Amino acid sequence: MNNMRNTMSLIILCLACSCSQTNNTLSKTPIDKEATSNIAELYNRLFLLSETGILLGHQDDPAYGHGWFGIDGKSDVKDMTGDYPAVTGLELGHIELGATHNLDSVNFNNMKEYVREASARGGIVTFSWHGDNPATGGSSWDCAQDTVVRSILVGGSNHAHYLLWLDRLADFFLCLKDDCGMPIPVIFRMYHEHTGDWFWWGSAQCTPDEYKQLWIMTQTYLRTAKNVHNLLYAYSSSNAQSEEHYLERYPGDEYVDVLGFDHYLKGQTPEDVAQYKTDFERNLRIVTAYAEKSGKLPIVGETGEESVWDATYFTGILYPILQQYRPAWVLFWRNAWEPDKPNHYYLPYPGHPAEADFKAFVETPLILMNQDVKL
Ligand code: BMA
Repeated sequence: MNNMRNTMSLIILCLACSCSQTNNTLSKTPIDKEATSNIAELYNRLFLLSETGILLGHQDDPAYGHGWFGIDGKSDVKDMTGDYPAVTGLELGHIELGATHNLDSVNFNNMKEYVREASARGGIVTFSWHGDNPATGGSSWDCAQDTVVRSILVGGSNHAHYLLWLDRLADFFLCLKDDCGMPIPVIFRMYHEHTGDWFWWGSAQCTPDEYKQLWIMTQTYLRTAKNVHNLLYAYSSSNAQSEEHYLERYPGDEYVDVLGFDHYLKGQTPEDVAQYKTDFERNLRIVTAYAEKSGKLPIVGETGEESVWDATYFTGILYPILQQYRPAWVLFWRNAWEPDKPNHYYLPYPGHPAEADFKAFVETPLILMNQDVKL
């Protein structure tokens, strides 16, 4: 009897939150043929939204910001603009170790709550993963070796150990459920900035073929061994020089849903700004052109300028390029909470000299916030 009552309550609850709508008019198909129906809905929704504007994204927005950590409902973006970003970026580094907190001290259980809250508001969640070096136990940035990727591929000495790490990653994704127990669809931007040489999966650390094998092995394991089907997969290079360069390590259209790149404005001279504009524009051109050809969703995986020193960055530097190429979203990196990183922030905060420029950027019809993507 109790069981029956529980079942009835569950059915009513699920109808109330309309968790299981299906839409037969979906034209974009995620690469995972067994993807949950809401993954296909999310993918198609992102394409539709991209016709109306560019979603604003911010890394770790609900977890902390400049000068604060772990305050429910708080957000540097909301404190400036009155609304949450449409895209929430979160970071999985150290999930592979079975840790309770990620490498930036965010508790993984709280993170699941951030995912639930953002997606219940209609927001989109994307994950990065600065996983540790599985061969040395060092960080992602421990890239002195060029055998790490080879050692975790099938037949390698660290393969079994790495599968344990993937098990923990999979368990996290499998735990992402809404109030009705339905899997929450999210984007996984894995092994990012691989055309650079600062992570153990980077271009100086493995061959193009090894990188592709790493990608395919990870994805196949998550999908087929672990039954993770609530992910869209994002491929995000660092500064690419050409389409050929961008695709040199590309695992193939059948393994990628979302195409992006990460590129920052580094340095403060006029030459640095000019170089950033040139590089950012070229990368966005490469990504949007290949996305068009392959039917994928183009994004800017990460960008910004540390400490937002140029108070016209958003409207003066970024906006004209974004307007021309129209990626689905642009994600700004984190506003660090750590007292020893006072200048490590990529969006302003209330009272910062670039606040007005950021607000003007957000107020343009091109930029979409959480209110604009409400379900
Ligand atoms: C980097 C920096 C680090 C951080 C890492 C993962 O870009 O922000 O401080 O630990 O990302 O979020």
